[in-house]
Amino acid sequence: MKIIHSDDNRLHFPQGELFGGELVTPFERPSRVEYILRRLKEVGLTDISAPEALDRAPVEKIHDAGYLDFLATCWDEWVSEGMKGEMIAASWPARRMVQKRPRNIDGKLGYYALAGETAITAGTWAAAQASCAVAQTAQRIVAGGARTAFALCRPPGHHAALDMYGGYCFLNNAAIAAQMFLDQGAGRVAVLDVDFHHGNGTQDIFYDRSDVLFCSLHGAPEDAFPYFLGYADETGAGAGEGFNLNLPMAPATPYSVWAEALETALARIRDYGPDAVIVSLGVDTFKEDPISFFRLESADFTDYGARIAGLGMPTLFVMEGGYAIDDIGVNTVNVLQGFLDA
Ligand code: Q9C
Ligand code: ZN
Repeated sequence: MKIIHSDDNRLHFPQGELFGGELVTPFERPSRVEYILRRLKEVGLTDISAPEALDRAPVEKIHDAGYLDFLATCWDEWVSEGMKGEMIAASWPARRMVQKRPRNIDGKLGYYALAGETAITAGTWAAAQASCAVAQTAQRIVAGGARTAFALCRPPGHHAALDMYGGYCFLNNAAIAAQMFLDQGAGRVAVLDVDFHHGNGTQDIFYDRSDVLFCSLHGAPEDAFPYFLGYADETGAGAGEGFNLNLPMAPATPYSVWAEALETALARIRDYGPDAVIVSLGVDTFKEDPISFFRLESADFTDYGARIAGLGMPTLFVMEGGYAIDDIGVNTVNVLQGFLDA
């Protein structure tokens, strides 16, 4: 199995995440990738290479031009305005306020942010582009006929919407990969999002489209980030009606219940009959995850990797979340091994 990874992920390493009223070391940190790489090597998955150059065209199809320009220029603007710390949004266009982009950099930050935990630093844009290039390179491997490939993306992508960053995400790597399959001739693509959190960005991007089926298993929005999207009654709009499947679950959900939801999603994907499947692979469903509340054990990741393989479809794995650092390597690689050994 080919694995794509870029050292440039380390260029994004904020010192602070707003959590519980404190600035803590971000849960989403560079060492996550190191632990996954170590485990891959331990089990002999050593076909690891660097990404090809980023192709901007599919990025521009998924994200708003003003948003991309903001990501590319905001740090320099922040510094030139004399700001001392990392960029953290603190003002939003909330209910009954005007949705116009302000001129002021602090205003623009709130305009493009969907949450305040995610800081932008000097290297964030470079790292986000490298992460996207990782997904694109792995996509080409699957499109070229491989059964699977693993995009070891960091920063993650599934919370990034048309014109919003947050939840540690800037560019929606899975959505961009989906667009590439379509641009290369696929008729239909399914995105299966098994990260603990709802993939609000991916849902947002494809909500009115029938050429991408989005299925997400996640902590119920009443109880879990991103809080304001991910309910079961969000089924798509217009031409996209029926092509969005949300399977929200309660705190303390065990694997037995989660696996049933997975079977529901897999049945929907089988029925849809896509040319390729993209798995938004977050392992924050693990029982020890510090910011999540499902109860999966390490062996469960192997089991569900095999179930995904049961689709018998070309499958691109794109790394998303997972913050139980000590176990992130085993859990992530278990999914891949479960898939490969099925
Ligand atoms: N107290 C991903 O897994 N903060 N993003 C939640 C909970 C944001 C997670 C705060 C979590 C984002 C890719
Ligand atoms: Zn997550």
